[in-house]
Amino acid sequence: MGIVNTTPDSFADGGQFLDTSSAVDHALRLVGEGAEIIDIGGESTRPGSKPVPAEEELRRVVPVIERLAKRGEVALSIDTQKPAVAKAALDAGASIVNDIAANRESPEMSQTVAKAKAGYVCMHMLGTPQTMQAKPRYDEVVREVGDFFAERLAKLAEHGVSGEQVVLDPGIGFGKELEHNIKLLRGLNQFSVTERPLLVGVSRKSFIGKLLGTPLEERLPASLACAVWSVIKGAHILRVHDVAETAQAVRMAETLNAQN
Ligand code: 7PJ
Repeated sequence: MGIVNTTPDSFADGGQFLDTSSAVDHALRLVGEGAEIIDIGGESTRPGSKPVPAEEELRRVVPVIERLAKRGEVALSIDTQKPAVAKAALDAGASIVNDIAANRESPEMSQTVAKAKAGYVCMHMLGTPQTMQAKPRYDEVVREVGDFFAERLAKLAEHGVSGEQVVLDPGIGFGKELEHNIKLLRGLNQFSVTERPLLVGVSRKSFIGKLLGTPLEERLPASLACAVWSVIKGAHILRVHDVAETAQAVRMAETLNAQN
């Protein structure tokens, strides 16, 4: 899954793909590099980021989705916390909702996904992007994220979203300290009991900087290490900025890991 942010303030690529054509061009480049899904976001979720009104988010993402959907080359995912934006994106040709706020209580998002029979990325986050990094606490982070998945799968089913539509994501960096992110990556294989595909997003994230002291633009090697590790531990989808490099690393690792 290649990342295209149409935001002025996303942490790794904010401001680069603000206009529709540059966002579409970037998406097509990622498809050429091997992306099978493009994840399009119009609201930054970096810690402490300001929420964006729905109209502005729609203005940023809908034209990009329409242009890419018309070409029909790749599955499109909408990265949003707002049911109204998800609905407009699905109407414009997206087929997956990437929901970083799957911890919300209102059923509106799941009803939208159910109605459209869309794919749904159910991500774990403690709190909201505004509050999530204020001393997140867990007794046992892997068990607690696993419990969240089980509880959400049941809730989604109640709202008409079948398990087959759902991909689970531990939400690396969303309400987690460095040690929580490391424990989740170490324990990724424990989530296979849910029998749903796992998505992992580690690309260039700040926990890499915390561990290694590397600035943003020097986190590719560690991002690739995490990508390879995640695949060996059972991840099915990787959400990344650097598609060509990740595809190469993962193909090599998968070949070495094959049973025969
Ligand atoms: C993730 C995401 C992630 C899913 C972001 C960044 C921060 N969606 N959106 N999983 N991260 N599903 O790009 O590093 O890990 S925004």
